[in-house]
Amino acid sequence: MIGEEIEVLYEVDSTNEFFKKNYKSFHDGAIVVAIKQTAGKGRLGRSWYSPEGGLWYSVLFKPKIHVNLHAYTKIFSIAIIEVLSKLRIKAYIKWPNDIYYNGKKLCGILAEGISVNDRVVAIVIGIGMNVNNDIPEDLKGTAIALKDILRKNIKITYLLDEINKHAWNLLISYRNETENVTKLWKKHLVPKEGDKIKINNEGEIVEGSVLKISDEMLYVDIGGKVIGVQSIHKVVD
Ligand code: BT5
Repeated sequence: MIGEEIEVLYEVDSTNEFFKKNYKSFHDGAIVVAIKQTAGKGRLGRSWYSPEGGLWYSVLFKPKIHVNLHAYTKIFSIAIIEVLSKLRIKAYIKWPNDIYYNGKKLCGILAEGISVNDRVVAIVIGIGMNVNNDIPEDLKGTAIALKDILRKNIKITYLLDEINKHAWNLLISYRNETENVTKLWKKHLVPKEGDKIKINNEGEIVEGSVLKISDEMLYVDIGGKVIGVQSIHKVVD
């Protein structure tokens, strides 16, 4: 189960960092939830704004066999989409694993592996969702909170339980079937294979169509030349 073992902290630098330091003291499926983070992290060293009112938590997995980090991230993305759809919110996964609503980011996921002697001994999946928190001025154009969509506050513990339940069901159903997880993930994904997109190719905005999507790369055909785009941030909306 996910969340049978739970640590609640009023304030922490980052829930992912907490598990990276303390993973030995927790079991598979444990979660740590913070009311606020003082140094919330995004990918590639970016920072994640996490004041009181949002859902900021990490899940620890201690798989006995080798598993693909991306499979866990996808499972949580799908679980979040499913929970939002129960609230009648039509969100989508913006490649690779951001949850968007109407062109704005509602939720981000940060997956990290903990290795000892080159062997992955634990996986930490960090989830950050804007729920009842205000969005700061500098992010208002790109980010949104659940309370702004629903026009009311929503219980954080409800969301936490639901996401964990959905993720657990997906983990059980798709154990050893990462291809099927990818298929489901692609159903909710934007852009999709075949879509036309604009990318920033070394300073020049060019249009192309998505040929293939992998976990780490978007392959875009630009007038017959195929370019691998590594981050959605090179994609122009
Ligand atoms: C992510 O990174 O989207 C992953 C975010 C993961 C956060 C969770 S919270 C619990 C756990 N503990 C942590 O320390 N982290 C995880 P990335 O795709 O790199 O997006 C970061 C970018 O999103 C920033 O550079 C900002 O532009 C923007 N951003 C920052 N805070 C935001 C927020 N609260 N809502 C929407 N966008 C935000």
